[in-house]
Amino acid sequence: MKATIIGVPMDLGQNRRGVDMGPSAIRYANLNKKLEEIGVESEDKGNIPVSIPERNDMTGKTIKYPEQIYEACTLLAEQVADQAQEGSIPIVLGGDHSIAMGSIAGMKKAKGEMGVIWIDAHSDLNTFETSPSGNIHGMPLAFSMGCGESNLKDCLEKGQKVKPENTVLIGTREIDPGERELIENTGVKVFTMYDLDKLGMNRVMEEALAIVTSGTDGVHVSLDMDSLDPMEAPGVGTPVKGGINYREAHLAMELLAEKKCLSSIEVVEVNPILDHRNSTANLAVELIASAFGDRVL
Ligand code: 6HN
Ligand code: MN
Ligand code: MN
Ligand code: MN
Repeated sequence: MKATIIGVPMDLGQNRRGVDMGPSAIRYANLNKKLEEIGVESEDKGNIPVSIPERNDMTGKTIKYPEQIYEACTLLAEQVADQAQEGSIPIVLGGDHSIAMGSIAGMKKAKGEMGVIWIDAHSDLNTFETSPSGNIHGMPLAFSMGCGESNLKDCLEKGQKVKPENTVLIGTREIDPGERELIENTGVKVFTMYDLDKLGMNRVMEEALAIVTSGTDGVHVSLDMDSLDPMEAPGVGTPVKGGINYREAHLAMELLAEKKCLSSIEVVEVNPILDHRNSTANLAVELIASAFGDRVL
């Protein structure tokens, strides 16, 4: 198996500084060594260039850094598409979740119809009109599904990158009013924490994998580390209590590996400034390894 590591030091999609250091923190947690140990041939392509807040004045603007995020997402999409076309599995390291628009656009270009598993405390289904914060990291799934009005939908090619019927959300526990409406209108499948408690991760992943693999040419996993309980993953900017626990997260990745359908994965929202001794980045590396087939036996 071949994988390509791509870092995106993006912090323009939210307002906690430090998430731009996520790629470094995950590399420092020995991602490449771990992949080598489990027999994955990986190459690190370095980071996608991203602007910094100091170079862009946003006073008076409600939506923050849309042009800068569009630009970085386009560069990321091109790199992801190139790597996937060469038969490698892109591992994209965030940065905040706004980068998912680039990852998904790139995978669509390389593979065609994509299925997406969105593991997150949040649904990231706001648009410019519904966002309570103006932070674009709360919007990437809406734009990837072709909802809302913004050129952020048009990264690499115009319009929708993933169909709602091929998208599944897992671990959701905080939804804004506009997002709730979009869930109803699109019919996208959401497994909230209630569903996880009731059905268990095994059953949820079985159903999720069935949805994202039917009628698609590839599967992208978007893992927001705030999907985990803040006790397991303290290094995130928007923690929400009552999250996925350590073993559930591993099981999700193990079941994914068993299904052998992973085309690309991104791990986002790791903020080393808010972390305890890099524990969130360490966990990110463990989970990536599980997704690539790391097993006890
Ligand atoms: N994330 N729903 C909130 C907002 O500002 O739109 C929070 C979004 C969090 C996004 O964690 O990737
Ligand atoms: Mn997110
Ligand atoms: Mn989140
Ligand atoms: Mn489907």
